[in-house]
Amino acid sequence: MFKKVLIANRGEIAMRVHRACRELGIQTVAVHSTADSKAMHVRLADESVCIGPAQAKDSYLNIAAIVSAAEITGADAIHPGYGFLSENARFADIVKAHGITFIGPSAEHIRTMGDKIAAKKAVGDLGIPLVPGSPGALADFEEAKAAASQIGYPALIKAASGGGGRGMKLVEEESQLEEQLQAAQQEALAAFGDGSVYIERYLKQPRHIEIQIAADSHGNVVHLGERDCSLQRRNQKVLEEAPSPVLTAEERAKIGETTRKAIQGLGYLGVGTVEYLYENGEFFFIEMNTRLQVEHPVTEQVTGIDLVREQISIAAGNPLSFTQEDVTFTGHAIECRINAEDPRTFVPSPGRIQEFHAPGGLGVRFDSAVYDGYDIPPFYDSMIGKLIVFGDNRELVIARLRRALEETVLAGINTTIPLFEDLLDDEDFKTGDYHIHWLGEWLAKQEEAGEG
Ligand code: MV4
Repeated sequence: MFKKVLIANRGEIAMRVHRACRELGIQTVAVHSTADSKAMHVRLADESVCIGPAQAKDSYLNIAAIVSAAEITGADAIHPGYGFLSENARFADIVKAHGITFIGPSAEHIRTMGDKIAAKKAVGDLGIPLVPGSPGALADFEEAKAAASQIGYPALIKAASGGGGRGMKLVEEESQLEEQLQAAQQEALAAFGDGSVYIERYLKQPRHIEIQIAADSHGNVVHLGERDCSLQRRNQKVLEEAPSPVLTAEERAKIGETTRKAIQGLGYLGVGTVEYLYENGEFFFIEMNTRLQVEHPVTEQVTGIDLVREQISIAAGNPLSFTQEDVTFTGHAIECRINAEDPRTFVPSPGRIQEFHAPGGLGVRFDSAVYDGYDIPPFYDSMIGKLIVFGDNRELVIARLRRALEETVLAGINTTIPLFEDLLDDEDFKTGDYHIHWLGEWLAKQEEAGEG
């Protein structure tokens, strides 16, 4: 096992990784920007190193500064968390070249999954169901036209180097194709330095359901079931739950096993998530994330497995501590992302937390890095905590979530807590009858009602 891990991140995920390291008897090194010198993860870690100014590009994205900090402190591994450098293949390569273990998959797997065309080909060849679409990058309009008439309209053009919803263009009919193709290629080139685009059948009202997997260096791969992440706003997830309100145990076992086998075929190492769109009982692969995800706690709560502990252990060369047969799913878990934002306009609300009280009690977990008197800096993501609530069934969890939200005190800033309080009262939410566009529509309705 590692002796010392450098945590190349901030906020709640730096705390989450620190906690796993502590329980494994591993020393931790925090790195931080000048804006984060009073951050909780810096206080908790055994050692800390300031790696640069507030702007992320000068600190949390500064590869040379982070690798230097690891060398100076003698860390034998680096945990990248999520965001920042977590899916940067060059970072994984450089860390390895310095004789330090990158706690994550190989740079090659990160690179393949970062190229959405290569990713589709890699997993499609291993039996994962794909959204029908062009087999590769579109060379020209003629090729796009041929592909689109094969798959039908509406169709969606996506950037190979995109992902997370950036750079997508909807094509409702053939007359729009040429213009949308050009726009997509130009935008992709400007945004990613790569103008390659591909085209897919557009799914109108799917759910976003993702499968968690974990793979060790001994050839063992397990799936840990699904998370339903359909409730999102502008490509930012807002609330996630496990199990999905719509999947049967048979469907879970089938897509889980298909995913598990494919990931085994890839020779993948570490934790990862295979993202699907789910419509009319069918799964369609869209992307694979090669990192630990924000919403991993809902899987931990329904399986009882510590994903970060396993992730670190796997990176150290140990076999998984359990087999697929050992994995059972118990009860229900829901996570709410608490953002320091106006709950109506979503304008960020950094500043001092004047008073803080975390919710607690049976079935309540609050993953956060905030404390009484903490100053939320304006330079980073506005997510300041995650409220994860779990219990025997979804109905109980919703009631528990409501009372946990009521208990939470975060004075001095605006948070998205009021949004969740309203959401929990909605009939569609209560029955689980939602899809990826549902929240956007619900927010528009709330807005109208509020103005009247
Ligand atoms: C799609 C789609 C409909 N049809 N692909 C957006 C994020 C990126 N990961 C893929 N995305 C989508 N791909 C096809 N063929 C709709 C979306 C999409 C979406 C997907 C998941 C969660 C939220 C979303 C919000 C808008 C669009």
